[in-house]
Amino acid sequence: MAVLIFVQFVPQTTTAAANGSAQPPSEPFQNTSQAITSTRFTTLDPKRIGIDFVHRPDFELQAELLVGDSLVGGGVCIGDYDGDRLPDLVLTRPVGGLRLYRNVGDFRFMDVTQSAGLGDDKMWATGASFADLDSDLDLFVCGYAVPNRLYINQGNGRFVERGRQAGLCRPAK
Ligand SMILES: [Ca+2]
Ligand SMILES: [Ca+2]
Repeated sequence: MAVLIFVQFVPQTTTAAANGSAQPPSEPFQNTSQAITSTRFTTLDPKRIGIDFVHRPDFELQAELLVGDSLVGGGVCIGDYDGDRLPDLVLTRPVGGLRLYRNVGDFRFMDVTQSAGLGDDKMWATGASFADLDSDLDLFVCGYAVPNRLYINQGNGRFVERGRQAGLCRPAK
């Protein structure tokens, strides 16, 4: 899996209108179609960056659950769960469980899934999202044919599952 890094460019705004002065003239974005002369994305070596995640479907399981190929998906979410100002990475998949990769800087990551308490290899996770329910990033994971999970960040590198208590964990059929 390639890791893509997105950078958002935010146009500068003026407060002239808010200050009651005349509306500033609009300036369109620069036409960059002529300026793009090089590759914008680079594939990073998985061994170097420490992300060994593999998304491999289980067709026998999918057939048992009557799931078509088009529904076999995975998810990704990015957030700084440990507050070190480096964005960390969660990847999900149907087989093998999700993975949490802690960003250790210089485009290198460490698989901390087990030590973080997220090592549920039996879970078919379709997607994940970081959200702060108290004071740091917690993790919600959607399951297919298994209950959803709500992992509450303990602030010490570990998460504790509280989906059922929060009412966000519907029973699996
Ligand atoms: Ca971090
Ligand atoms: Ca929290």
